[in-house]
Amino acid sequence: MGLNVTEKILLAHVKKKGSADCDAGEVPWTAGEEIAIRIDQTLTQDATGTMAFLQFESMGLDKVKAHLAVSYVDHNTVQVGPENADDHAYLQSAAAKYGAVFSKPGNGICHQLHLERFGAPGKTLLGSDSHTPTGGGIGMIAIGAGGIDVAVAMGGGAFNLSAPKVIKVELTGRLQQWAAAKDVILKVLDLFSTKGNVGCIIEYGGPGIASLDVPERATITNMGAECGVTTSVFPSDEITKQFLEAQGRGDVWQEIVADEDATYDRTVNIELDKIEPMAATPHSPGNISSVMSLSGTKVHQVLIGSCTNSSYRDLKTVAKILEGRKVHPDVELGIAPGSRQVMCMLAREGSLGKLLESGARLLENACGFCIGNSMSPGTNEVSLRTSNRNFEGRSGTMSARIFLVSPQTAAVAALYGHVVDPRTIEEISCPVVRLPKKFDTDDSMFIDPPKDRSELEVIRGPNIGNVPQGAPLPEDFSGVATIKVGDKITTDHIMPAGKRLKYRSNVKAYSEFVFENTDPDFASRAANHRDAGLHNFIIAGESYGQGSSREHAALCPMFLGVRAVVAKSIERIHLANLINFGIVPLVFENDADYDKLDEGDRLEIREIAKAVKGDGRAELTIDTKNISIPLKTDLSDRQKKILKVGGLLNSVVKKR
Ligand code: MIC
Ligand code: SF4
Repeated sequence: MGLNVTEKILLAHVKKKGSADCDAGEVPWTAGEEIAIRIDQTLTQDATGTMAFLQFESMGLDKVKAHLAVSYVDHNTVQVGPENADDHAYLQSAAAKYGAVFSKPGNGICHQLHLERFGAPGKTLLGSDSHTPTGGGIGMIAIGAGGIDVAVAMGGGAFNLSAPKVIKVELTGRLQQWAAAKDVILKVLDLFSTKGNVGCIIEYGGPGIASLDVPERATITNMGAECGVTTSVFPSDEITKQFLEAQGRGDVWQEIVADEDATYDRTVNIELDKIEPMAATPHSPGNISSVMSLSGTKVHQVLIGSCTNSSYRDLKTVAKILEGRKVHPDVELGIAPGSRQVMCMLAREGSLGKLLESGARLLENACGFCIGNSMSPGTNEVSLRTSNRNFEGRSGTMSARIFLVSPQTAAVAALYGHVVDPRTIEEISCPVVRLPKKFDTDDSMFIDPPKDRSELEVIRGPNIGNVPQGAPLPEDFSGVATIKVGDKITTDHIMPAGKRLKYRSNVKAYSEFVFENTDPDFASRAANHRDAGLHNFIIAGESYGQGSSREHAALCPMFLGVRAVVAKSIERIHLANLINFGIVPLVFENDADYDKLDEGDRLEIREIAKAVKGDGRAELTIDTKNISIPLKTDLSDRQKKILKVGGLLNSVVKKR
């Protein structure tokens, strides 16, 4: 039996196999069991990277052992006050000391840069950012994880994951005029939704992929993160080769395609010809509508950029639409190129001038608006964005309504002042953009670590805190349902970013903002319980912890004394982060029991340590109501050990 692309790459990297008996050409695992893989490359970004490097140091690691580690600064690049600059100085000096490449602020967004300058087909990439799967656009298995997992991989350790179910998305035909790669991934989100896909990898194939270039493929794999899959991947073919050659990196290309008789757990067909302009409507990337059905919606702000849609291809397309035209007087248009390469190429060829002449504001080539640390819309305003997340409040304005669209749809709306299906416009012809034969390359904002690093000092400003350590698992849990939340609670709800981002290196200060926009008193309530010796429980509905890889959404609750999350279901990266910080992830045996719990209930789980060590079955007693409900947790032996000692840091330090 043949292998698919996912299996080929995983098989070449597997360190701890699963339990399946297999013949040559088959995989030694069954979907769902834990396997461990070797990681070739890592990426960190500043918002998660400071903690990742602090953890790297706390684990006693002293040099990067992965083939390549790149430390990017792209999230917090503008500063008021010294905190961000302190973080940058720490990151630059730590990269130099331990052997990572440092990408200076102003160089661009990690995922765009990594695709341009470092990614290679067939390699594994682990990144402390949930959009690391962007690398799947050139045939990598590129996975997002919490910072501490990336720290371990930087130090040469394996990454543990649940052996995936592989879903094939078979693409046929080709995109029609005005339909874009963004519309393809919005269609995928429409089919798969943002929940229920944990443990799956989406592999694209079929004749339709031949019409998609690498930036288009990368848009699709990037936003696959919103489906909650482990990653998404395209084969590495002639198109991948052309892209890498144009980046002056043809030597890293290798062909990786699925065998003809490869099998998949499921196949879904998408006809590219039938894709129409789409939008994700407030407040979830999974709320999909056609642009046509939103026609006429007044738009106040249009922002084009983010790691999903900020490539040279995307912005040249926008420049062609805006050329010789003016942005509508009631619309603010901002454009954030994905990298310095994109920015410089647009400038040299004159496209940047066309964008500026139209009335666009040029934003820094960084995450910026996407993470909500600038360009917040006005009260009740509508903002059309090309980014990947429109969770409530993420933009910095709770009442704003954010729609996610393609660059084409965004540019047209900026001209008209309202949503328009671009296919209905006669006065603008659909732009055709081809990738250049050669991209302009200049790697001078990547700083390589020096050979002799023995005398180097790591710079620690006052914003660089300590890594808090977890406490070992007690025999019993006894505490309070400190908060009860509903379905699809994202890490943006748990640990807001935006204006609070500058506290990422200071867990004590950042912890004060846990659930800030959902329940502003949560942090003080939890801290009071902790100080009174009670354990805090978080009660949640389905798909708890959707969205980012930010481990602060586990680390800060841990600091506040949260010991258990009891939910209907928990998303992959967040579940791993909870375990890494000693918080027990529990799910209801019967979802209906969720309704029996109320905030403020006194709770107990007798012999939780025994349950974690054993079959994962536990009984939650609601003292206030005198009832008990069954819970379960499905853990590998490795995870059981981590929970027992109170987190991954303790577990690694103990082993050394
Ligand atoms: C995001 O898009 O939510 C972020 C900000 O890039 C996060 C990482 C973080 O919170 O630092 C992510 O996607 O993992
Ligand atoms: Fe940055 Fe936004 Fe991409 Fe996250 S999703 S890495 S904040 S551009």
